[in-house]
Amino acid sequence: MDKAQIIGILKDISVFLELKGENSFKIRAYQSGARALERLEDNFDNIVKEGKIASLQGIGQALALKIETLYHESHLPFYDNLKASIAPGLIEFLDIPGLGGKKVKHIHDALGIETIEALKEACESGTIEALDGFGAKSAEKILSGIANREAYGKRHLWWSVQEFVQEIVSGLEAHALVKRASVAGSFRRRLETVGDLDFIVASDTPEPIMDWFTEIEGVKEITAKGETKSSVRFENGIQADLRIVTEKEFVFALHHFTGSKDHNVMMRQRALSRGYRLSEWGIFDKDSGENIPIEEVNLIQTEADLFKFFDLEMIEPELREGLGEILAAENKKLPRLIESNEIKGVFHNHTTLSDGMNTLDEMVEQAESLGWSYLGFADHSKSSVQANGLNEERVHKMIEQIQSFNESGSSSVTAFSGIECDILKDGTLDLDESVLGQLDYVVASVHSSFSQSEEEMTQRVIRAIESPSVTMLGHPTGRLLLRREGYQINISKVIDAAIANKVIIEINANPQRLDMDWRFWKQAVQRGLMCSINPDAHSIKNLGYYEAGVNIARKGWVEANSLLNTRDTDGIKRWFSKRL
Ligand code: DGT
Ligand code: CA
Ligand code: CA
Ligand code: ZN
Repeated sequence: MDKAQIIGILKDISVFLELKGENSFKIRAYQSGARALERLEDNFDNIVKEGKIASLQGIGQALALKIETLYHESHLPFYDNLKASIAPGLIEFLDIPGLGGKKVKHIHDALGIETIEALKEACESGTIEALDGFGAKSAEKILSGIANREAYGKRHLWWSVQEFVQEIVSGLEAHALVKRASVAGSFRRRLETVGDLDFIVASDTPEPIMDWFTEIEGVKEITAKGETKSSVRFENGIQADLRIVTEKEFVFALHHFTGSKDHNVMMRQRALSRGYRLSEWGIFDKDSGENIPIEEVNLIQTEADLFKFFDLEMIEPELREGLGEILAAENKKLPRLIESNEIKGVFHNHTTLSDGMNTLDEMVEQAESLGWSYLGFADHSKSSVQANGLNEERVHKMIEQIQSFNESGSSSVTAFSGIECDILKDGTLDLDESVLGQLDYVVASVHSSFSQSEEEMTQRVIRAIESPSVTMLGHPTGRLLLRREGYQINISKVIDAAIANKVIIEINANPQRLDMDWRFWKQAVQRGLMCSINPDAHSIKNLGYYEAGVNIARKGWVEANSLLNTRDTDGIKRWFSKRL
């Protein structure tokens, strides 16, 4: 396990111990252990390998042993047993924002509640708000947390299922009786979250493939099994459909089940207006009662051929959302979608100076191995106390550190000095302009007072955008996918202000954020907004999130010339100094 995963386990342990009412010494040992690792500025792997974990402040011998076990063996019997000793329902409670170990224990002790259903009832009946330490507000918050769980519960982050999908596709492709195989549906369109997974296969012998599919490890329930379609549910809650068609039908089925529904409706209309009927099975003559496939249809092998048949340019799956892609394809005005390998570096990354897991050197090394030319550092500012944000003095030190790093010539990667500066309640910035002005760039973000009215929040963010030193706006709505709605904000006014002030808006590429949403980008870039894909990395591993950002940029019709990250180092310097 890597450092970030181990920190996660230590935090879980402290919460589970709280939930079990263990003594606070024990609980604090895990909390301070997690914090010690978070603040660690030296290379974690080396420390473990040299057996020096126990020498870190805040980590005793016993905890050091557990950390070593996690590091080497990726699991810890103590943790597994602890988790198994807690009712699963209570662990689910912990997912509800505002419910920590102590509160869950309190609810459980006082009311004996162990299921979400019972918790919901207790909130509605007023039992929760009558509890010591709870009130009407907390009951309301729990209820909205439960409602969100229900609304989102059936969906999954695209990012979290990608490996799983890849394994299934590879398994299908490797199957001797499979001629062609692909994932379809929202996953293929790279939507930020997916409901169920859809797989399409071409084969003349479906039965053994259906057997293979329904026997994949982790299948919990087979909800349907037939000649052409099977559906399963996996232990991790994901549902998947497999459809098997003939080779001739494959491209039509793939196109149909890739969707979106809106895109399909428009394609069918286009077909009808030209005298054809398009379906998941093929293209048919609209008027002949027998729906006999027409000759040219046999020449359609790929989706590009299918679009061409209707005089359209190839429309990549990401664009098939019924948002003007067909008209654009007709007029040869589709965007040229960016590719991952066009990214030359990213901004908005955290290091051990604030709440990141890795040092500047480690981050740069990773950037180098990704083939990037530069990397920007934007640790938190002082108001983010819990994240160990930087005050003026520490900002100066950081600038010096980055300067000497660049002067040392030790790396092919140029480091840029930035900060993720808190936007305070009134829209002023957490650090003085005189300090901010010395940095290469400033990412301004809201991290507090989320419950302001839409007007207040919009004014607050616009005021920050208008500050001379602000280069980009961080996660503009603060949403957490499947978990929390963004704060109230008028995003189109924010976009207007950003364009007027030549401030970049980020695509926060953390798979849980993907904020600003792709649905806003098409219009915004057409009106001149600049974009930056920002992984908001808190570890070297998280730098990989940029790929999720590329997905969103593609869905948002963002082309290379509107994307900061495609510029070379001089181009970045030009933007930072002149906004050109
Ligand atoms: P999801 O699963 O909710 O994330 O979204 P999708 O897009 O994967 O939707 P899903 O799995 O229900 O269906 C896969 C595709 O099949 C969908 O994108 C378009 C096509 N499709 C499904 N139902 C209909 C329909 O009623 N009309 C049309 N035109 N297409 C449909
Ligand atoms: Ca689906
Ligand atoms: Ca489906
Ligand atoms: Zn942030």
